[in-house]
Amino acid sequence: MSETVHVGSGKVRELYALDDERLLLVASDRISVFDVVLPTEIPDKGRVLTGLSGFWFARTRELCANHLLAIRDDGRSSECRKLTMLPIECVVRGYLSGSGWKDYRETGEVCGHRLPEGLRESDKLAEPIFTPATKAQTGHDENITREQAAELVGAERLAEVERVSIELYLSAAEHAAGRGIIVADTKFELGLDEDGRLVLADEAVTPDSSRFWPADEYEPGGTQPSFDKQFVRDYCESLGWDKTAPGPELPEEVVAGTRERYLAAFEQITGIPFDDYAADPEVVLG
Ligand code: Q0Z
Repeated sequence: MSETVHVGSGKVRELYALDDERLLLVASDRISVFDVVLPTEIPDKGRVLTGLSGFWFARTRELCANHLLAIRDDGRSSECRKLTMLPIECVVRGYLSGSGWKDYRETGEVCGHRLPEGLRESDKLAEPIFTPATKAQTGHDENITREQAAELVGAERLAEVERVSIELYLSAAEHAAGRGIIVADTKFELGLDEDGRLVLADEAVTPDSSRFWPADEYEPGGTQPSFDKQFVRDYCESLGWDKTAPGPELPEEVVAGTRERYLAAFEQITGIPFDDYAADPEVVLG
């Protein structure tokens, strides 16, 4: 007999304890835009994100161990090893966007990385940079320097975290680029196992933890369309909604178009038909 105890909620995900050593991470079909969860769901979004994470976990296991034990038959639930999570968000940026662009414009630096002058919004960086952030309980994560991150996890651990994060990003971004998707940046969550070994956790290189841009529309010098959420953003902007909760209901054509974009991201990146994933989720584990 086993009790499944709810232990946490994210905006679009739930976390349960299976026993002392295992967690169940469940990705819902909820979608957030401008930081507000909308009342309308995108069918299969949770399965797409769970499948993509599983695909990357399987592909990167030589670079870093990961928490994944199994993907359940529903395709949206992952059984995971329970870890001691590091108290930092491990962000890697290959392109200048979001808070990275904002910080660069204001200071010429991002998290202590001094960048060349004259970069434009969405420019590709010569090398990806590791830009850690604090884990805000509510509100927005705050970018910190590597010195501040070292105070939180230790200098030696931080060096390992930075090296592994950049390797993981480069591996995924290179794979995705060959399939028409730019991974502009991504956020990893890393933890430690019983033996103090670094383990990749949470979701990995999904459109919810990363910026995915369609490569064929890439045009530096401004913001880029989001691979997955652009229809939703455009629709919300067209309403003149003030971006405070509650968000608007989505019309069926926006739902259908957005669902297709999620399925396209899954199929382009994995090369696996989504129906094959639905029939047997562990197909992504190769
Ligand atoms: C992940 C989160 C979610 C709310 C804790 N393998 C792990 N070991 C220990 N802790 C975690 C993991 Cl994945 C862990 N989160 C993020 C996910 C709902 C919070 F679905 N929090």
